[in-house]
Amino acid sequence: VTGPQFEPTHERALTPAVGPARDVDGFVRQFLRELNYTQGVPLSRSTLNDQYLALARTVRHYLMQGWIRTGKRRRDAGDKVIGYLSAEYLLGRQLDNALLAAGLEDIAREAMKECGLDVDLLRSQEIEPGLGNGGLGRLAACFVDSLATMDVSCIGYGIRYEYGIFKQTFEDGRQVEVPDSWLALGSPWEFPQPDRAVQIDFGGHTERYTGDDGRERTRWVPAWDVQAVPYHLLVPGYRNGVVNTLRLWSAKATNAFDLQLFNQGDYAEAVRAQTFAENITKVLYPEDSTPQGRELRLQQQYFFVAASIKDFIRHTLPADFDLHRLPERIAFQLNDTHPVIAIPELMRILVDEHDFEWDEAWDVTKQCFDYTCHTLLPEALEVWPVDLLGRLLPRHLEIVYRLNEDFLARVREQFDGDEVRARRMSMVQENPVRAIRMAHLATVAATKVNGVAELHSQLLRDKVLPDFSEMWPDKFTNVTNGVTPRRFVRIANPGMSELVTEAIGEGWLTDLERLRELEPFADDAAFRERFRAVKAGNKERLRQLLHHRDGIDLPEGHLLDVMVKRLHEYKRQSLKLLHVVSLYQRLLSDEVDPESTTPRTVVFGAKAAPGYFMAKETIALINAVAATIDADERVAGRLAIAFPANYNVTLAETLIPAADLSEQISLAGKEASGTGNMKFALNGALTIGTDDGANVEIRQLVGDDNFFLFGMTEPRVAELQAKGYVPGDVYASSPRLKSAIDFLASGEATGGDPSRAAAVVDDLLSSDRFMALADFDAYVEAQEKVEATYADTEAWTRSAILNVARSGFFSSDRSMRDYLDRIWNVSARS
Ligand code: NBG
Repeated sequence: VTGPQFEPTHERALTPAVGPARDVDGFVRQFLRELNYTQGVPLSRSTLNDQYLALARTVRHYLMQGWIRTGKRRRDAGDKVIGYLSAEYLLGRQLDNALLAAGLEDIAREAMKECGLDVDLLRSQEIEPGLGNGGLGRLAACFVDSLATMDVSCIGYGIRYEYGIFKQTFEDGRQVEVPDSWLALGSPWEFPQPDRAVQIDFGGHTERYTGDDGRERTRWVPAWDVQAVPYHLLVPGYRNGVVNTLRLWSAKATNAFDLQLFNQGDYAEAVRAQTFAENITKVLYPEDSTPQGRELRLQQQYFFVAASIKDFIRHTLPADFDLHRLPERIAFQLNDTHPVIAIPELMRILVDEHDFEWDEAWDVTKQCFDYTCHTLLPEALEVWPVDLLGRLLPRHLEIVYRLNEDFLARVREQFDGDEVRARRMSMVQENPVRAIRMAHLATVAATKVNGVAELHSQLLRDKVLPDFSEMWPDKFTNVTNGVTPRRFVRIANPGMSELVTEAIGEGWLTDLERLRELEPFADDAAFRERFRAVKAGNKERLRQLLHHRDGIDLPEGHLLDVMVKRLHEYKRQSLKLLHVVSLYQRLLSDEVDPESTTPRTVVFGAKAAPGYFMAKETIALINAVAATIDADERVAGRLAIAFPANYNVTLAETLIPAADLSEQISLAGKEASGTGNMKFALNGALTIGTDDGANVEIRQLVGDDNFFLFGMTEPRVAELQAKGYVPGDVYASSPRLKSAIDFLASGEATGGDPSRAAAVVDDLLSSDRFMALADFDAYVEAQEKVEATYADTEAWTRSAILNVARSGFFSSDRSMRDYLDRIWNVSARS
């Protein structure tokens, strides 16, 4: 029951409870309270997990006041909200970030010590919520962190998958996927709100009817529904008392049991319906960049955007809000095409449920959405077959058809009835099956469309959506991605952070361009020495971790060469592997004195989509080569390969700060941006990379002398493609490449078993879609330059420091400022 008479008026109801005292004593008391009364155990009988949960809840207490205050302040001010719609949030561990944001690291350490506990051990208990695949999901997590730190009103909407990205294990070197039950041991960071559940409809049909006012209308008569239950998570800003919200939706059956069926004795059938509904948020689809058009995935997409819009209108806006003014209060950012079904959903709400005229509804809808595209791969642009869409969301399909009719009429009008163009631009594709092109729908509706790095945005305009950019040149813009320096510098690299603060003072963590002030220190020999000591410490930390986590013993004193990212052919892990094989051959040959070569450890980290054959073969091959090299005494101490399983955010935080060399070797024109590349540069690794994605901007900023560029440019790639690329010709004309491939094919690099290499080698020689062979010679040459530079320790350190000093641009705070200026037209408070 709601109504003014039930509004609490007492002063105590309006102000949040006073949190625990911000000192060691207050922390200890709250911790013990949590342990005793929530976990229900005395300290003496508690397990590590009990202690972790109590610690997490204790920290959460300190954030609650900020959350309540932030919400109230925003509601009172009627702020415009950024509604970030994303199917993925790859959050990483929450405790570390919460401690940092709340400024409680020292107090917590002391408090745990007083209880006889080690805060670091407790921190390592947390299973990270892996609710994303890779870059796109991690970007969303960085963005919400930055918006909270900048005190911008944002609600991140997404899906609370019961199982996130799978846990990767290796069996005989092959990837085996294990479910990630991140919720199994308790989830102290979320607040379920079952009383705020909303109903989401699916299926059925539409019908025309005449309203009371005599107007013809359409209504959707759905066939089934589920409940969407929100869970809210805290998104704390860095030491500013602001706490924003992440609202993740979980599916629940509407009627837990169909009583009639139950009474008839069909218990199994009654439960089946429940399982069916709850499947919607059961598991994250593990495809990165190349989605599969599965029905359950469309259900997930509609489920979370419909719930979010409904929730925003019902619970965030004031009760009697006039929806004509919706754009004043919300800007929905579409994170790739996954949430694009939100567009017809808002149209449906306005027209069918709120009696808007069609044009009026369209005018409002257009102003509420902006679209970010994250890809250049044609197979990654989502399309939904109309028979599927029509079956699941019949009214939405009708709406899209009508929008498309209106849109194509405009195209014909503007371009003299150019039918070919109209067909190209249509939201409906006719072949191979009739399907809705979600990127076209998004582009037509959105006020702004952006790519995620300069080169990507340009290719988006020129190659992916050229007709649209011709029609609406001002619609297109760029915002180069960024990463949060709180997690990826301060938490991941405390040693370097301290050194930076000593050199340039506080404040850089929220104003990352200030890292520029480090530049003069690159010429300071004593500083360089200390910088190296930090790197050495980070490497030691990694050695310890890999020893305990994976039983891997990294050799000491090597150049640490790291390639971590999802396994995808366009990213070209196979090119890196060919280089490794070539290094191995060099060490075995008599050509060079092994002692004169740079000792190198190559670290791979990569998950493959479970159904992606070539990616899985590549993983198996890397592991086979690693085992062979590891067992070969002749190269011991000179070359090693490590492939720790289950690369995730947590591992990245230890791995990246230890790296000397960052591998960013995608085929030019394929990696939209990359964000790992930014994390490495910010942690003082030098990049070896192609002119692709944000590498281009990294190189421009750090300077050519501090970046190892190689490979074809995008126009050169396009030219070669047009001419007809024949990998066999490249193989035949490059002796070093031929030798490496022959060696691999012979089985010599895979313990004498040629079958291990067959799939990858055959593919490289017959199709090589991403032209790894074409860039091989240039890559090896660039790697030789790496070795020469690394030999000059002082020069290398200097470059590493300059990489840090000149990478402040890649803070996600800057990305958010660009979104605010170029897209959302909202200003930050700080
Ligand atoms: C990925 C791109 C990356 C980019 C991230 C974040 C998808 C669809 N795209 O290059 O491949 O860094 O998005 O923008 O996952």
